[in-house]
Amino acid sequence: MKKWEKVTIDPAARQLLPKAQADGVETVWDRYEAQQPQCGFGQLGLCCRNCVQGPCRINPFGEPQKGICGATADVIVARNLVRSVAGGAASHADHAYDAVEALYLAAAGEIPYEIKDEVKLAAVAGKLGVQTEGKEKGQLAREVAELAFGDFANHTRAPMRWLTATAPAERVEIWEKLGILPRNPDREIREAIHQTTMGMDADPVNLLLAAAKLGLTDGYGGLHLATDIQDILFGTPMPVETEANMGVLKEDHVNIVVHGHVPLLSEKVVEWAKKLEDEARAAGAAGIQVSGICCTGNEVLMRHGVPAAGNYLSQELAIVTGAVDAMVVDVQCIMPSLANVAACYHTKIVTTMPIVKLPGADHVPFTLATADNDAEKIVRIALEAYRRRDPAKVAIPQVKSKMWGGFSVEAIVGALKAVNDEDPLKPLVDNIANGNILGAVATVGCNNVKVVQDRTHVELVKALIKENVLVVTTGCSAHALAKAGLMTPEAAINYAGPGLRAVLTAVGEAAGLGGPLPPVLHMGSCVDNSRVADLVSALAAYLMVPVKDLPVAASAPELQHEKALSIGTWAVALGIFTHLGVVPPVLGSAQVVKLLTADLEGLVGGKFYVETDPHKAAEGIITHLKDQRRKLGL
Ligand code: BF8
Ligand code: SF4
Repeated sequence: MKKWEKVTIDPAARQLLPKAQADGVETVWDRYEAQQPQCGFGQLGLCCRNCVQGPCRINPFGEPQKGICGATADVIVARNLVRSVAGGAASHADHAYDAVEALYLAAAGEIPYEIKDEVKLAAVAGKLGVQTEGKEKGQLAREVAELAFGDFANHTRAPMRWLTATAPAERVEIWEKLGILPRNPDREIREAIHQTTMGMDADPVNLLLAAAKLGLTDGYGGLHLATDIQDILFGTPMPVETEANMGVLKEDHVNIVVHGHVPLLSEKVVEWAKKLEDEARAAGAAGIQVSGICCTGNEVLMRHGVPAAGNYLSQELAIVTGAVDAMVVDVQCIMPSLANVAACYHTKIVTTMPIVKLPGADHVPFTLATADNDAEKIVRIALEAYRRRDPAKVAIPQVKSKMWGGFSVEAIVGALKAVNDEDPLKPLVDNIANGNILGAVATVGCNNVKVVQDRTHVELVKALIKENVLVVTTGCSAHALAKAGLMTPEAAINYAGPGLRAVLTAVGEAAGLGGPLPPVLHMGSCVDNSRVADLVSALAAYLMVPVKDLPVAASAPELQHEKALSIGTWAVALGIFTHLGVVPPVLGSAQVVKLLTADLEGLVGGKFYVETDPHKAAEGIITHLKDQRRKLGL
């Protein structure tokens, strides 16, 4: 086996890795190798640096068994986990806050953004209990934005409005009993950092409840809030056909890659790339091709069909094609190495946010008020760089897969309405009940350099759909599955089990897609895991059973980010069986492991299931789905 085949199953990445080596570019895989062996204490979660008396390390095989202050392995592991989950929740809450600010200013007409989706605006307002009648959209949007700001400013003991408005009532009741209802994202994140500093909480159970509260903080104060507001501003996604993988870059075009997470910037870049097409032609290019990496890529894919260049582990390799003129980044999952990689080519890296600067990159300070000017400037940076592109360094792998994206809950319900206009969920539920569909699984989250890129995502999902499991997906998992060709009607024919295939064909044809729905439905970016939760909540409400009793599961096959830990914690708190394909740093505490993988189930109905082998994981998930069916009497 060649070296490249050991690190990725992506054929484009396999072509680009030898080019990176030939061009003298260091990649994430080289740096991973240089880190070996990684620290065993860190891997087990047994290192504490929470005060300056440390670092303290617990020896899993002997002495010492306590840190200098007396903290045990259980305390240190639990505290470290809480801090990671707080990091994830903070990322999404900050993202959501930016979106709320944009909605508020757009409603006031102070920034060059429109409110595109009045139907969603009314739906969100309705859920929040805002009177919608007779109000024009600016006023309604302002009221919704004020309620969102209110959650961030909530100084009462009442839970976040966004949570009580969107979570199933039976869940809210359970969370209230456990004392884990978040009041205000900022307050919960602050409290968690406080709770885990030196000389604070030393009860692992209490610490894990804090983690669960942060999971809910993320789910409602991050994910749900962000998706709702972004849909209001930019439109709720509807099915769209596009392509994925490096072959979407075009040698004769100016190539702009958007990378990061918050669509406030990438939406404008997409708009300005269209507006400046003529200038690109004047510069000798055939046009401007925008493509996406990571979740901001998913955002513009879902709403505009902008093709996907690659997921997290492919970000450096996009530059190695030699054909990227500018890579514009906002926040999260942006490797600090990008500027070094770009230095080997003509590529401009453009940072845009005050909290993300990369030495060696161009910085265009992006603000909502100047968004048009900023995006125009960024597109012009790409046009300028294109003139300096070295054709001798260009090698774009001719690898891409067709795909469908855009499956918001609204889009899925829309497709189901073609089968049953009156009662759209009925065909789905009937087919779950009769066994055509065994259950549903959401695969989410990242790539992680510790495992072969995309392999766990793809092998797990192929095994699941073969057994008639409907798969929905977000984040870098969605990229992996798109690249593998699993988001096409043909994939339903080639990979899905007979029951699932029949349902996908019936729905796809009724909805006028001219073939089956794909067996893997792209529901968006990582914040759009809120869409997954909405779908699951709708199913639970329809069946009048708690979420924890549904034949559903979640999986983060290749997680790396703290955000994946906070989203996973939310899923478990929702009552969902949640698979992790990479072991998080908790094995140093038997008590914490037991809480996460067993005891939590008694409290919230969900638990973590850790299995690194994709085939065994598929078996474990299928066993869970069958158990759930049995308990429901199916
Ligand atoms: O928010 S899946 S590597 S890009 S963290 Fe990052 Fe993970 Fe990708 Fe999207 Ni989500
Ligand atoms: Fe060591 Fe305790 Fe300080 Fe952690 S908080 S570094 S365990 S003394």
